[in-house]
Amino acid sequence: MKRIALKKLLVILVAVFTAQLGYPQGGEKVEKLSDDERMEWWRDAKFGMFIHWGAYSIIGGERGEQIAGGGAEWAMDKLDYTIEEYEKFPAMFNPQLFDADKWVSMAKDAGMKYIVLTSKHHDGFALWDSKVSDYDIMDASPFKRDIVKELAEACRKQDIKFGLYHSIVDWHHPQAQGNLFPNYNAGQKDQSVVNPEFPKYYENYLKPQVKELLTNYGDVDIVWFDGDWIADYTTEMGKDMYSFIREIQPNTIINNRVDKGRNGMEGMDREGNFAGDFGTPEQEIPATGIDSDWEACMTMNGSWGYKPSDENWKSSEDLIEKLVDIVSKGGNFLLNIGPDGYGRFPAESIKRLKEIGEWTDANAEAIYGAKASPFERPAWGRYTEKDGVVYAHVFDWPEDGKLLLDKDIKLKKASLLTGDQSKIKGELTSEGLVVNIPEEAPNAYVSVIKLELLSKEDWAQKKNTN
Ligand code: FHN
Repeated sequence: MKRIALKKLLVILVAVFTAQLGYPQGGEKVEKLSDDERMEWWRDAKFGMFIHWGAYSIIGGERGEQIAGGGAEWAMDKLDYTIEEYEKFPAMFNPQLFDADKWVSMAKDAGMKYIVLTSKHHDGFALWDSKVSDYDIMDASPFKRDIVKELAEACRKQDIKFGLYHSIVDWHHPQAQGNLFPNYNAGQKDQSVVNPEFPKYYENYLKPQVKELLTNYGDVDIVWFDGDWIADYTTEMGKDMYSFIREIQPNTIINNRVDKGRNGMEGMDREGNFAGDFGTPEQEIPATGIDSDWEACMTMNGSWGYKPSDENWKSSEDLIEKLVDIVSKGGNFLLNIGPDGYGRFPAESIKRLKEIGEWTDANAEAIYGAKASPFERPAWGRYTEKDGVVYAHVFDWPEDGKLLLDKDIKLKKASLLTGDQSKIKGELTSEGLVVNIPEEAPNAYVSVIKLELLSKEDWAQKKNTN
């Protein structure tokens, strides 16, 4: 008996020791990558799926005749639920149709290389088995399955990177914003709204929950913080949280909302010295590329959380053009799905994921691993560039079959990326280099022309022979 107790004690001590030293569960030491090494897969990935899912997904943004403005994930605040009233929703949250493998397959088939799931949104309800709080999927809901665990495992099975969104603000916790009913979000506009207890919430609740997520679910490839806007949360906390995560999982990529560098919907304070690995423009795309890592996040309709009354769906063509625009400017695209309370993706989302997937599959070469275009944005579309090859993404296919290229393009060979890939003829005109393209665009949405460029030597030789 004594031997077993001693063995158990030894196992516990080793777990505590390795956890303190920043080893993920299992104790294997993780080599800390350089910044560029850590960001490499993310920079190549280009396209990810955001998933906003929780108790608000059964509310759907409605309370009787009242429909919440904006995102349905804000139901607790926008529909004026007291904490007691809102706690009824986790108690009804029982998404029996949730199938993590299916969700990951739909993301993968759409050409998405990573998934970011809301582990806890502003309402404070945790989608994992938290030992820090009973306000979680195991104790406060009849579902009693660890959603974070199931999705993490499904991502690993299908070689999709796994990320977690985590809200700094918490409308349920009394030491955060839980005492601000009916305007839980008062602290966003009015920085004088503070909770002197917040540092206790930060140390004894927020950090321990982040630690659980980074210790109990294997590699967490991305931590996507949100709700950084309150005065209670300081830049000192932000920098402390960034280091805290680095100690637990050295190579996790962390967005800039871990600190105070978000700068509103633009998502990037380009002046200050803030922690975070990438900027987070929201529902917008920067006008031009910038010299740091960034990811634009967007909804497919107008709501992050499931909202059946919001039928303002972006078309697949628009979403593909947004992906291309973002990649042409050196960014990533995090496109949102708001599953319903049963655990289903909305039909309109599934339709778009399939159409986007057909396009990304056919044009993968021009997107994944591609860099921002070195050329001015053309009137007819966008350029991306990879390994010395330029890809012309034509949004508006010219009716006369003549596509004017940037004057600085030294063309060796032009060909369609899909369909008939034989060489396309080019000619020098008074306006510049024109390629004669087929009358019919190969793709209904965005058609890509592959432009192989002359090397410096080729160009010099061509000039000498002309
Ligand atoms: O308030 C949240 C909102 O609900 C949603 O999660 C977005 C996604 O980036 N972030 C905040 C608004 O900026």
